[in-house]
Amino acid sequence: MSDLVLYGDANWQSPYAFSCYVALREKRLPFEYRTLSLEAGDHRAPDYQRNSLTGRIPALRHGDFWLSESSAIDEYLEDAFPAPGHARLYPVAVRDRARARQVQAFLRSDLMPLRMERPTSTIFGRSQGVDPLTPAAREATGRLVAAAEHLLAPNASALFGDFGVVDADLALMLQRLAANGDPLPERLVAYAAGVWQRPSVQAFVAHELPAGR
Ligand SMILES: N[C@@H](CCC(=O)N[C@@H](CS)C(=O)NCC(=O)O)C(=O)O
Repeated sequence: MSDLVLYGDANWQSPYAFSCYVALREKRLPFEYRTLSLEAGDHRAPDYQRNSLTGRIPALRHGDFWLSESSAIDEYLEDAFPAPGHARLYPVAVRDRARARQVQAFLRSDLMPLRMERPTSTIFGRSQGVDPLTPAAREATGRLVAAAEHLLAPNASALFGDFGVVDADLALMLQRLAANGDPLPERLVAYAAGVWQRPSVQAFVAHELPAGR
């Protein structure tokens, strides 16, 4: 049995669990993915609330150490299982590393109208059909696209040279648009599609969904 357990949602639709799952896969760490039903309120069980501190998924258990908040989990994995023994999740250069963390924070704390109108169920699930984006979501999309175009070098397949976990996070945000046929610059579509083909990402995306999802 692995001493690493990642707690995620039973529907496999959490963008935050996705990030940590990809991080664990990239590091080639054996781990157990334990799913909680958010509909059934599994995450509100007293033990889970106490251990996770936040009562949200994802949470990582490493032996007797518990951690929640997806970017904190990504950074913990980077520190606990460093290169060269394990793949890097973050760039080496201090400023690139800071920029990667900035993008992760931006993707988690901003762009709410886009996240609401293009939920991950439209990427990971079987839901079909979305309404046109509202002006608020179009404004968020404009800022996302401007930031991504600024940071992504021409023909680059990753933001900072080699693939990093921030690429998985950014590609997922872009897929909210690409997967729903919303207009997106071609090179961002190609970047997101390239990231989507990584085995670590496909392991999550291609996972069999529960019935009806
Ligand atoms: N900032 C957190 C967000 C975690 C989060 O919002 N998780 C959602 C699922 S995607 C959740 O646990 N929702 C259940 C609830 O809040 O009751 C992270 O990055 O991990």
